[in-house]
Amino acid sequence: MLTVGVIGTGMIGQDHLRRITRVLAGATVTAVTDVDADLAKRVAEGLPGAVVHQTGEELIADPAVDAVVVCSWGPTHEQYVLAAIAAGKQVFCEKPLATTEEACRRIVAAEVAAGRRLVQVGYMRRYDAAYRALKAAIESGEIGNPLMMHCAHRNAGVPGFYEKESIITDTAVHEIDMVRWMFGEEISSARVLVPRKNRNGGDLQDPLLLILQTEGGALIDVELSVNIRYGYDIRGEVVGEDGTASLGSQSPVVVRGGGRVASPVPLDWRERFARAYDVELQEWIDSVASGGSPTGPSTWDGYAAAVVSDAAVEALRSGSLVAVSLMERPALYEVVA
Ligand code: NAD
Ligand code: ISE
Repeated sequence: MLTVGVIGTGMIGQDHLRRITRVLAGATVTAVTDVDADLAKRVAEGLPGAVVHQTGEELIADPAVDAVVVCSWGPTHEQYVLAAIAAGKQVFCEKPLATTEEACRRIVAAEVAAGRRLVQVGYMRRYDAAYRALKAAIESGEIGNPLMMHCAHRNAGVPGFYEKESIITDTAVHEIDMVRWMFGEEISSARVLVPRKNRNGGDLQDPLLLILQTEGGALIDVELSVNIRYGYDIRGEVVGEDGTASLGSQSPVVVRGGGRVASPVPLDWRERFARAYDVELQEWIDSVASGGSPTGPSTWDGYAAAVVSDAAVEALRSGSLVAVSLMERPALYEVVA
């Protein structure tokens, strides 16, 4: 049984604790921590046998913790991932790996020095059945060479820690990772177009249109709307030479009545990607439980997403196209997973 310590017991921390303790097999939670100590204590009450640590570093050093799950805010990820690597412990880090390119480079350097993969990043769309089917449809060759992709990433509202740039660094970063995986290519440039503002968004520049180009010339547009009220809606359509392939409807039911055809829309990411998170964490547990290495999104993927994310933030500020430049990929991360 893999013993797991969870840092950050907020929304996704609690959701992952629920799945590790009630849904998945092969792991048990032995420790939690949060800067909000009362919250950590309340959450631990539902976890028999789990202790509450004062700090993330203390949790990582606990001999009763084999592996660490980081679910705190993005700017705090680097310190915990570096501490886990230094302790030689496997760490599953929620996205983003870190919030700057420099921080991700420090994590790459530490993991390369350790000589083995110790980090997996929580880009769960790679585990979603609809995204996997879309990738398989492209790889079957049925629509010919993929040329473009239209995406929409819509949130009903945003969390308290959301800042002006979070629409890129916290939200669009999922499409940035997904596109690298879907097309099997790195992204070479980013630009951002800015329409008039949504009145629900306060000071945020919401919505945005992010345009990415891959090294091979594919163009991807992403509509980002993060205060659209009606629900959580994730869309994607790949345009190929001979046809298109899209994510299917996620709704299990369609109701016809009262002169309307209606389907429910998920409230948020917990509902839309519930099964993807289950598969993601189960595969991580299975891969690291007996001393193995993780097989999911790597430190390189976290680094590449951060560099593109930085470029998109600059594109938002400047209004210009910003080129992406990645360092040479260390041998530890041979292929784009
Ligand atoms: P949240 O605010 O609900 O929870 C974060 C928790 O971390 C809070 O309880 C906070 O007190 C705690 N925290 C902050 N700094 C800390 C520190 N230094 N040490 C310990 N605890 C600390 O936020 P959330 O929505 O759960 O997001 C947390 C992370 O998960 C973010 O990086 C976010 O991008 C990511 N996330 C990923 C997905 C996904 O789809 N994969 C979905 C939601 C959130
Ligand atoms: C959140 O942190 C997530 O990762 C969700 O998947 C995303 O849709 C949302 O915009 C983010 O705030």
